Amino acid sequence: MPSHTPLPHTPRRRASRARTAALAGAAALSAAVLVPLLPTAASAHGAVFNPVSRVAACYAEGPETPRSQVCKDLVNDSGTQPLYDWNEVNLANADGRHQEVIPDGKLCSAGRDKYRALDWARTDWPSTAVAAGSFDFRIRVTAPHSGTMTMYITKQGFDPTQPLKWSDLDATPVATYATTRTSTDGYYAFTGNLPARTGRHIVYQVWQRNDSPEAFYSCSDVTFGGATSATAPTEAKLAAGADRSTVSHAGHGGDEQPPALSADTTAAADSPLVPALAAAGALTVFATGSLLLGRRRRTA
Ligand SMILES: [Cu+2]
Repeated sequence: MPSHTPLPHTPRRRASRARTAALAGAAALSAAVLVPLLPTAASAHGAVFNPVSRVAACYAEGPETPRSQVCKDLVNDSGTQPLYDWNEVNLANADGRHQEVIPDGKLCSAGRDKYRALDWARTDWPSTAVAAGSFDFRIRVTAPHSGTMTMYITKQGFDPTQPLKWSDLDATPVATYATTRTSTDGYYAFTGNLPARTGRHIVYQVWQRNDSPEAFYSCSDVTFGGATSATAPTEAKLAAGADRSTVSHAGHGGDEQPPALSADTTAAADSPLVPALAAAGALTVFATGSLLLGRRRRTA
């Protein structure tokens, strides 16, 4: 699989449709009914590289050879997988309800246990020196998505030794960016405006897709008046770790959540066709099983 080539989702969907169509012919089922029943798990998107996000900074140090104490502790606590999956931190069904689905204190992990170490309220996270005024954000995207990326910063007076709460974030975003399904050289780049602050703060990213309920989150540590201790991963480093990732680096992986969780497919899942699907019995089990096997074979 080509590494880091941001591919649209369509090739995989098309293949999956062809397979589904063949099976559906036998089972008299539509792809719209089958697809939502497939298991959903990790999906790739990207990470904030400027200012360097926590997961990106620790990945850059090297999952096997972290240098900073906090990254060493992360690997000791959670293993290396959260770092190899640096482009994942997501919630499949956020649907804009970020404050409802992510509890205070768990903003950096999006409430996901796999990424719990990212929530640690420590002052030794690798950080990026910033100043008030214009700031050039850079987001490395392995799978661009149509949606909105909103960057927040903590309020003056924020205490970085306390877990990050929603109320710590300034309600006025420092940048808002409409994301597209394509990116330039694997990056989204846009300019924001940082307010006056002193000391250590957190830049919080919320990226909500508009073609599915999925959303992505991240924390980047910044210091006003401090020195930069974080570096973003190089492309060589990203390529070197890609085969250890459980999420695809080229579009979405075999366990992809299909991007088209749009009104038509989600409505289909609630339609009377679902009981009909259950009634289809052995034939359906066979069809779904074949589909799953097919997907597994393709990812192997
Ligand atoms: Cu994605």
